[in-house]
Amino acid sequence: MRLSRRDFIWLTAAGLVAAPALASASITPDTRRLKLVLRPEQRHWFAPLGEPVGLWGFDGDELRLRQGETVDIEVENRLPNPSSVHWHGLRIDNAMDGVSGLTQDPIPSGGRFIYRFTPQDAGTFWAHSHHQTYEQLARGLYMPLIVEESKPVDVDRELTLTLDDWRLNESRQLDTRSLGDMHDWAHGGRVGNLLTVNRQIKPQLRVRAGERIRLRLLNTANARIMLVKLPEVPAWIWAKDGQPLVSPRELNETLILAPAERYDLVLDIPEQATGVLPVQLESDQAPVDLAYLRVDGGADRRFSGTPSALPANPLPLLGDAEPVHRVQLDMTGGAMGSLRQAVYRGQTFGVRELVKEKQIWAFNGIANMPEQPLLEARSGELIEIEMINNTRWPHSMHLHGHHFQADLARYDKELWHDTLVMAAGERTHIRFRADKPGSWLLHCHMIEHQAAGMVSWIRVLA
Ligand SMILES: [Cu+2]
Repeated sequence: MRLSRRDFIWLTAAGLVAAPALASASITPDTRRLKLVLRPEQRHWFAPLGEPVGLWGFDGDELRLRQGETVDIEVENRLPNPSSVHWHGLRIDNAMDGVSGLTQDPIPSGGRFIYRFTPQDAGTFWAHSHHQTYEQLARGLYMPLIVEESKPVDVDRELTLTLDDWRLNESRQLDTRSLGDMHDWAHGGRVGNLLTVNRQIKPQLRVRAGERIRLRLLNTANARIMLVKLPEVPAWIWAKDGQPLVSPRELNETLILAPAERYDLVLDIPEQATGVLPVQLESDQAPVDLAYLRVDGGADRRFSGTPSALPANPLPLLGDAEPVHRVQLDMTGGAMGSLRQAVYRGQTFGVRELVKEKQIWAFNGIANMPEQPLLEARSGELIEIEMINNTRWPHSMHLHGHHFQADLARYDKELWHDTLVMAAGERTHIRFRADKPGSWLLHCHMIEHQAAGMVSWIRVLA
């Protein structure tokens, strides 16, 4: 998980398809209509001498929605490949979850799809492709998604830092030849050689001395776990994966931000601060600067001491009852693992055949999507999954459509997660209440691991 200095070599048309009919066809007057375009983009990372770098992305820096406000989002796909959009962390109707092949067909090149949903929870989320995800995430097909509280939160400033890790080739273009590389898939996933924040190299974000700031941190990398430090700024953890903590916790250590995880922090910029305050990644040698907060003048300090909690979201609570369902998820495979055989597409294969099929990880002895769900529950039932990481690698486990609590010791028990990083050999129980009916994925978000087998699903009945 540690970064090595060598990892950072550059640090110094088809016709339109009609939109499918929506199940609930009526558009009420208070539905907000938005349009998002998926399209190629160019980043001038090495200007003025270098060529622009070709990526894929959404037409916008950040999507802002309002808690409780229904939106119709027309997504137009102007990419050469099919795609779909998953609203990571939002608890919305299953048909809008954006998982190609499970909840919808992919949106063809030149096609459109209308997503309609009502965000229940305020917080920090993200939208990203859920089709050929290992390739489309590596190309940059994502954007931060902020759901604003119905009553504005009182801070002096709000900043979003979206951390990403790109793999470029010797011509300083995206290394597309190594997409699908089996060595990456069997090890820690696709790790890059260029780090960006908000798709920029070492950006400077303006702040004032004495301000209280809401900082939203997202890791959108395919596979890199980011160890984030703000050495010169007092900070508290305010929310994890969009869900507020009951009591904000002072952050004295390095923050472990695994792929797809998000944290909302409160920062109090010291009144005597001047110049630039670094946001750093811990590495095996000196820390690497990712971005800077540039102190531009001072503000009267309005806030001090531990911040009060953000308003809670309407999550289905766990209570004290015994779970209705208890299942195990035995995670195996990968390099240096003990996987000898696994079921793939209903057939048992030895490891040699599995490698030919590019499947090298398994949940409960099954590589990739099983025909039958890991469990079937009714809406409202309490579920406990014991996840056992029987591999030599960390994994960033993501459950769709639900937030859960985990009994891992390094986390507060009160933290809610939609994504949870597990170290090699680690075991945890996660608990959640089945919510909306439908088929919900449970997969590793070190996304090469998902492609190579680490994916299952649960079925929730009405
Ligand atoms: Cu994994």
